[in-house]
Amino acid sequence: MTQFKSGYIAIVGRANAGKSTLLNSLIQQKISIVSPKPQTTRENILGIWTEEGYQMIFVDTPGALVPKNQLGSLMAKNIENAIDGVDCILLVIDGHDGIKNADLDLVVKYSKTDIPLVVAVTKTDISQPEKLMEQLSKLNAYPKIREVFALSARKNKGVEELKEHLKTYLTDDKMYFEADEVTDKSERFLVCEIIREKALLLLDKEIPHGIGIELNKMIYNELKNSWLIDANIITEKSTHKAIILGKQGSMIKSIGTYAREAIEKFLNAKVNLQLWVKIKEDWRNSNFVLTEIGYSKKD
Ligand SMILES: Nc1nc2c(ncn2[C@@H]2O[C@H](COP(=O)(O)OP(=O)(O)OP(=O)(O)O)[C@@H](O)[C@H]2O)c(=O)[nH]1
Ligand SMILES: [Mg+2]
Repeated sequence: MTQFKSGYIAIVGRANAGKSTLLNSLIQQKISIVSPKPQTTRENILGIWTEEGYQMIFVDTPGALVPKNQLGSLMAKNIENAIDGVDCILLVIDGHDGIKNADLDLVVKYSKTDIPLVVAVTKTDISQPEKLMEQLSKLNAYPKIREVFALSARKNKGVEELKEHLKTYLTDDKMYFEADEVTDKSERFLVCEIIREKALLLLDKEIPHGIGIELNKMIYNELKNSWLIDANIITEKSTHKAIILGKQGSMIKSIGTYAREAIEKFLNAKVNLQLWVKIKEDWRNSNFVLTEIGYSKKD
């Protein structure tokens, strides 16, 4: 019988590269929220894959960034923490966008560690094959890269091959999580993330960066198998509040409808979702608010 193997793999890369989509594809379950807006992921989130003989723990991280506020600093710290003690660094590059200098800078940065570095060039479903080949050749100059995978996380193409390869880096034999656990995050956290995802998808431009979700109530009614969820969308400006509310409340209503449907699927129960918009000036620099909504906590 072969020995049980386990370990941590950090998923890093530029904002919007496709890290969270790849995490979800690797664990075959949607855990991490995804949107076309950069800086969607704000803190590390574990995606756990357990099968006979293996437990792979993937750490999804925020996109590489230059911090502009305290929330940004916390996000940057998350990325640094993520690679601490992992068995492998999986650097995700957007193949559709092309391999940029900022991606190569990350290759250089992670080449300096002694942790094995694997690169996943993703979004091949929308990349032109000839252009992609030309792009991939840029990576030849970096000897520390153990392997390069071209894949599409959205279409689940090439993801299994990557996962098989990543198993070769696992160095532990501990069962870190129960076999049925898929993440380290609580239901409450994931509910807030679902609301934020729908807001990110529906709101334009810079507004999504300034929003946070604060849960006021999450109460289960066993008789009805239903949840009452009451949450605030926090924003920094009154002009943004007006946009989030929309004409006669139409925008917040849409966010609420999409979020409720997704939360019902996730909790497998009926959901009564109440959403409010609250202004908290400069909340991304407020220790109090960052702690309150869960971004700033124990290390
Ligand atoms: N066509 C295509 N789109 C993809 C693929 N992977 C991700 N995307 C899209 O790329 C955008 C960004 O994806 P995310 O997974 O949120 O990217 P991320 O790297 O986690 O982004 P941050 O959390 O902001 O750093 C979303 O619109 C995804 O739907 C892919 O394989 N193919
Ligand atoms: Mg992400």
